[in-house]
Amino acid sequence: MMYIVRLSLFVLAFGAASSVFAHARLQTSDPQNGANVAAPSSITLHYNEPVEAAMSNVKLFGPDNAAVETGSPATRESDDTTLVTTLPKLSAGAYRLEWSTMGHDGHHTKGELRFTVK
Ligand SMILES: [Cu+2]
Repeated sequence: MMYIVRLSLFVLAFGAASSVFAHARLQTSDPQNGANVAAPSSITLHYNEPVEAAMSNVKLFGPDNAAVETGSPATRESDDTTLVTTLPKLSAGAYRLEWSTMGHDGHHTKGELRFTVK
């Protein structure tokens, strides 16, 4: 009886962990969330697993919530866990980036980060 209880707990724990780790999650970014930086020429988003550039999207909003036109996010040739988006010359102020992407498991994830240009 105890064996069955333990086995079910193990299955529960393992099932929960694998569904968490299967999604593409943002690990680091440049600029980092909350950073105060000189105007960056690109935004780099680094995930825990490969992402599909064609199914990825970024939207950048600048001071007064004005949409900023950016390049399309692209993965690096040597590293499909990293999305790089080129930026126009940014003026000083507060920026908010909304990102969405899709991991190779087909699951979509999204998030946002904020940074300030000095
Ligand atoms: Cu997933």
